Amino acid sequence: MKKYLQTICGATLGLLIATQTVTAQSQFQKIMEERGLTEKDALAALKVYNPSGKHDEYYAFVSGGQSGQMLVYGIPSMRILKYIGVFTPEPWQGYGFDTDSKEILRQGNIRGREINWGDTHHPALSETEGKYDGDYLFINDKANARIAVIDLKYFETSQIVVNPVFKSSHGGAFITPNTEYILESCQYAAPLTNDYYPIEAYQDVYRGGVTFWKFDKEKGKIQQDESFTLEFPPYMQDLTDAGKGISDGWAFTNSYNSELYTGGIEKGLPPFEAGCSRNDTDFLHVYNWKKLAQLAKDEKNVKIINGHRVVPIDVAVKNDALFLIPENKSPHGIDVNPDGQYIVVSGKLDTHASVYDFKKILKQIENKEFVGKDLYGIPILDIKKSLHGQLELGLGHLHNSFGKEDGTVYSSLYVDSQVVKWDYKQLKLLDRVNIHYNVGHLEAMEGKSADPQGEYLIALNKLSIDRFLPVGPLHPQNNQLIDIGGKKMELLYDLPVPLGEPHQAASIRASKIHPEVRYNMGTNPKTGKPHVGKTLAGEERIERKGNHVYVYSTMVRSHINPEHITVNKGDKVTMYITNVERAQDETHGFTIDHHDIHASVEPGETAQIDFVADIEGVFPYYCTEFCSALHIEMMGYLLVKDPKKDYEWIQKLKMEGLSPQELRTEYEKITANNQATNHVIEALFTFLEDKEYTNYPTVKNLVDDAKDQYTKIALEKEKAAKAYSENNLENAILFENMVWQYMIKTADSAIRAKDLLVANLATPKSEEAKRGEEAFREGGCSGCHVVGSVSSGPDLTGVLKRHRNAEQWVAEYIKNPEGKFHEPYMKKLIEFFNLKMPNQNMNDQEIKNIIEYFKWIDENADLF
Ligand code: CUK
Ligand code: CUA
Repeated sequence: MKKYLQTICGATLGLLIATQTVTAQSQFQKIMEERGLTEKDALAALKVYNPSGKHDEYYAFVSGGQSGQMLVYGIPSMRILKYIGVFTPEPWQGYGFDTDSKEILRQGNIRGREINWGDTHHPALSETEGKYDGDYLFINDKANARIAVIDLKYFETSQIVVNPVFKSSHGGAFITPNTEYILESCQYAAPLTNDYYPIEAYQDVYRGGVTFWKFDKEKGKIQQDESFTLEFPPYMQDLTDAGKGISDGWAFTNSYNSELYTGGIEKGLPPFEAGCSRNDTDFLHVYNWKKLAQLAKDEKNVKIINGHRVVPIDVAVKNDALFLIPENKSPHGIDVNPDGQYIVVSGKLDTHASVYDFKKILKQIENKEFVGKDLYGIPILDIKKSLHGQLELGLGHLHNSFGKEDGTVYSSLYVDSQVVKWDYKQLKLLDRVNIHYNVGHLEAMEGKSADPQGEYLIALNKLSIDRFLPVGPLHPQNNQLIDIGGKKMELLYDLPVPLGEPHQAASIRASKIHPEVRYNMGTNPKTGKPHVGKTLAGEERIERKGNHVYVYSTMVRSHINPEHITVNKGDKVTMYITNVERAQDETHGFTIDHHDIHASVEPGETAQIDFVADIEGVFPYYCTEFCSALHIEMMGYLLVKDPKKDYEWIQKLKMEGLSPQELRTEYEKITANNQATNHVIEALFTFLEDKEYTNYPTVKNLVDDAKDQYTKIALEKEKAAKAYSENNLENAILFENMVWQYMIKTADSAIRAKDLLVANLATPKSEEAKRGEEAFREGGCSGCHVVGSVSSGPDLTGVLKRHRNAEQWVAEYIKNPEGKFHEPYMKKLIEFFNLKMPNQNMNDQEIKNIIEYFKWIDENADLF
């Protein structure tokens, strides 16, 4: 019997040990079963999951379609990081609700009309030698023919330009290899002037074209007066790409209406879509932008339309700068390969993709070998002599993105709902994957640059149908992540995009992007320069010039200075608000109720708001970001009084007073409290200095913030002392209260600094110690014990030194606390804390881990 028992125990023990190692695995299995996941699903999850704090490998900048914004997410996690307001107001960022950003948005006004929406299609990143450099981002607005510049130092829109001659534009933004120009080609042909012409004038007067926006990289701005447009026939240009490598200096635009058809369904004519697809071929426009840029400098080569230089078709032709090549009917995407020799054209209405060879094109141009001229006198090259070849891909081929291995390209098939991988040099199909559903653009990492990275691909799908929880008839779009690192493409993840139709994305390796985390104090983020209204702490003031009131204000945890602004009805008010924080992520928001105003005031930023105080009344203003424990208190009042009215009822209100004795008690209480708090702060500063916090820039920022607050105390103390000496205890208490406020703010930053410094300095925790800490926290120990100080239970620093055979003692105690309550030392502790430690039912492994955690604490005892 005894032997039998022993065997059982041995077996159980063995099982226990085995269990420890297989627990994770069986848990894994269990969850997979419970959630109905296949092994493939679990693998996909592993490939995309980022634990808290881990950053992504790539940024994706995705157009926000009809939202007029941009979307930023990380790859592979597909976690959304930001929306950037571009052509549309974006309230959180204050974009369009504060004066400076409104100015940017209003750069997009057209002929005096405010335009508050945009149809963004094609984001593009700035390039150096054809590679992404991470400095700027550009995006077009198809609906209103505009281009915007986004400065990636701040992820904010910094400029909008309106195309002076196009009424709509689709083929932008495309970038020349050193960001000399941003290309924007027209879509729907129209007169280049702003005049009326009947539709019958289509062939003679309506025109397309491509605009070359000169970009100054130093200034980060498009130079409108150095920009120009090349006139095209009204062939309805679609997408564009600039050459690179051996085709640098050239650019390519396709089109879909060689028929010059204009529709007229209401007159009994065939609809536009039928008439414009009649011909078997359309025209690929091939043009030499370097030559055109030279030509455009000379006044006699250009027509000035709406104050803008336009190079007419005949001038371009005469100077051998513009050619046409037939292409299969109604193509869509056009993409120049990484070394610039091949141009891949998508056959939207044709099952074939066409690959043009730039060398062949150039040879015909050099030999002046043309098959004819079009109606407008543009020489036409032979299609067969220009093609490298064609390959049948499938139905609805829309777009392309290049892979890492030489010759690979990924293409989207809208109708077939597939992504295909093929070799555009060998003209060979390599792989296909089904996606959900109806893919438009697709983006392999840095797939449009001279240096594609492969690894991942995103398919930007138009429909999502049944992929997500239903949210009414308007469905989200679906961006799908595909692993292209292996031989077979694998679908990994679905991201619903509830913003608009994200036509195109531009991706870039995260290590190339270096955004600021704060502004230099008093910066206007829209210019990057010091703001005229920059206001430092202590400079807050209200100035009146006639009926214009200027408020110079600051925001810092947790007050707005000034707190009362009284103006007359009808006054113009300009308010400058500087966030004088230096700490990362300490943004304050500012609004005044009933005024349609909002500013996001980020650390160091000065924001400006302007309004007319045209309604009488009392309007609270407040901080809109939960910035500290006293955030809700961060407020003030705008008081608008009518100067024509007599407010007779106003009387001085008297506060009910405390008795002198009560006042004295109150005063003593608060000064004692302040003294105690001050000791804590001094200890914090001593700790930080001993540990040489200045070696850690982020810690230093926090300490600087803390000291900023701390230095303000002296002045309040002085005021308190003065009030006290004048026997005005009421005010002395109020000033001491203010002292306490500053102390709390000091402590808030200093404690964060200390935590961060400790994290930097402590020795790394072993896996067991990490799990021990988790058990300590989650098992309830931290409810009574605070490491480094005595709270409802004793400090546990050094607990392993307080007992003989301490590890065993502590283990036994955790396992069964009651067993030790009789020990004399424990009796004393229980008496002191008036508490008995409850049994937390930890298992042996957890107890072991906790002891490892205690060892780690002891190793780093000087940090607590
Ligand atoms: S377009 Cu939308 S799917 Cu504007 Cu590039 Cu092709
Ligand atoms: Cu500042 Cu809330």
